[in-house]
Amino acid sequence: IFVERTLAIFKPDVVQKQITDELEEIILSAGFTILQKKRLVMTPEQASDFYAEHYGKLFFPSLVAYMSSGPLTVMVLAKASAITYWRELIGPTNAVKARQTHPDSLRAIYGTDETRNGFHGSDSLYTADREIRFFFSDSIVEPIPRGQAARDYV
Ligand code: YYY
Ligand code: MG
Repeated sequence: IFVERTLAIFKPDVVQKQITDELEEIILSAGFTILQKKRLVMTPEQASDFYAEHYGKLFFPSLVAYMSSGPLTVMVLAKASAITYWRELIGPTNAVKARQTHPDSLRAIYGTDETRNGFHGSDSLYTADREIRFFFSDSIVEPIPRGQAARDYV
């Protein structure tokens, strides 16, 4: 078992619904530890930088506008295989399709559409490292040693 960290974001449409407490309960019940958490608003420049891999795609301008449209809740989550488990919990990218194929996923329940899909999750160890540093420049992002509790590394 390898404890990982992943970056989770509640996007603006979700933060606006004022269900952050209820979502945190779901996260804790699923066995994640919340190592870090903050509320912030990204500038369009910061949102473009965060999603740089998608620069030039048709949806990029609306993605940047959405991600800088209001407050986000950004969290570092820890758990064995956190990266995979968090993406499983949030479900497919398109919230409308998620309602068909993964009706219990967070994007299906709380997301709006393909762009306003409510949640972000890192997709690999490499992107988790980059994204955690992006928001928490002072955090420890070395792998958590085997057998150590994640809370010892806050
Ligand atoms: O990792 P994930 O968030 O599930 O999807 P990505 O393919 O990395 O796209 C990032 C982000 O861009 C997605 O959460 C919504 C938006 N987006 C979009 O608006 N339209 C698409 N066709 C694909 C992605
Ligand atoms: Mg992605």
